Amino acid sequence: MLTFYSDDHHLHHGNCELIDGQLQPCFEKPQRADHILARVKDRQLGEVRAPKDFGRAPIERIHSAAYLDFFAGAWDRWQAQGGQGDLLPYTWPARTLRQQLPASLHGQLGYYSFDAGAPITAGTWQAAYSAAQVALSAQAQITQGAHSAFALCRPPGHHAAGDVMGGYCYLNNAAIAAQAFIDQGRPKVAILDVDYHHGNGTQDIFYQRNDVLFASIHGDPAAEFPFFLGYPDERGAGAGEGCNFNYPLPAGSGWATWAAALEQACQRISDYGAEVLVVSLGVDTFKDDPISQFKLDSPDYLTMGKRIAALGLPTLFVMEGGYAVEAIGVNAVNVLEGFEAGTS
Ligand code: SP5
Ligand code: ZN
Repeated sequence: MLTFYSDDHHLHHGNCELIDGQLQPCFEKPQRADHILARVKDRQLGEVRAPKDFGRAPIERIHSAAYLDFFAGAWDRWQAQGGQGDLLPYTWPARTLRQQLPASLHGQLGYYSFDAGAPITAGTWQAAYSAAQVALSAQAQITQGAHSAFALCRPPGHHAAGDVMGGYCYLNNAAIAAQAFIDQGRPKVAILDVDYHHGNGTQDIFYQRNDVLFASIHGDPAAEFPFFLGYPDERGAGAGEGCNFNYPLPAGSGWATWAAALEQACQRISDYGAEVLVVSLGVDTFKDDPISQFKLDSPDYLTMGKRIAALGLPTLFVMEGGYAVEAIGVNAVNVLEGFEAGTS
């Protein structure tokens, strides 16, 4: 399996996030992708390639031009007003407030975000732009006939919606790639989101559409971030009704519980008749993940990859979360190796 990767992810290194009432170093840090890349090489998974640049057009199929312009220019505006440190929002247009774009930088930042978990640093736009190109390059590999490809993306994307950042995410790499498949003539795409957190951004982007099925297995949002989306009664709307499936699981869930949900999700994907699969690959379901509550162990990721392979679909893996940095390479690459074992 080919891996697509850009060093540009190092340009994004946020300083801190609010955890349990304290500012702590960001969990979403460059070493994550470095460890995965090292494991890809150790295991000789396949060639590692730099992305091509497909420009802004395929990103604009998912994200609004106004949002992209804001994101691309935010750091320079912050510097021009003498800003020190990371750019972080602190006011959001919650229910009682007007949903309108104010003139100020921080007002606009609140408008275009849903939490304070997506800091903008000097290189964040370039890193996120390159991550989207990594996803598009791996996607193109499948369009050209590969059965699988790995987009080693960082920063991750599945919490980002059309004009909203948050949850360490800015551009929705998996959604951008899924849309590219459709635009290249594959009208039925499934997205399987195995990250510990619900992929609220991806769900929102495709909620009213029937050309993309979204299935997500995640910590129950009644108790877990992102709290306000990811419940089982969210089944899609309008033309998209019946194309959205959420499998929330309780804290402490191990492989047996998780695998039963995977079985249901795979059944939905088969019934739908998907022609291609995008996997939002988070490995924050690991037992030692510092911010998560599931109990998967490293060998479970091999089994996960094998079950995904049994769908028999061309499959694009897009990296999302995973914060147990020492184990992230083993766990992520185990999914890919399990997939390859299940394919041959
Ligand atoms: C891509 C992805 O995995 N984003 C996750 C964003 C999660 N942000 C909220 C983290 C809150 C962690 N609370 C942990 C409490 C540990 N005592
Ligand atoms: Zn996650």
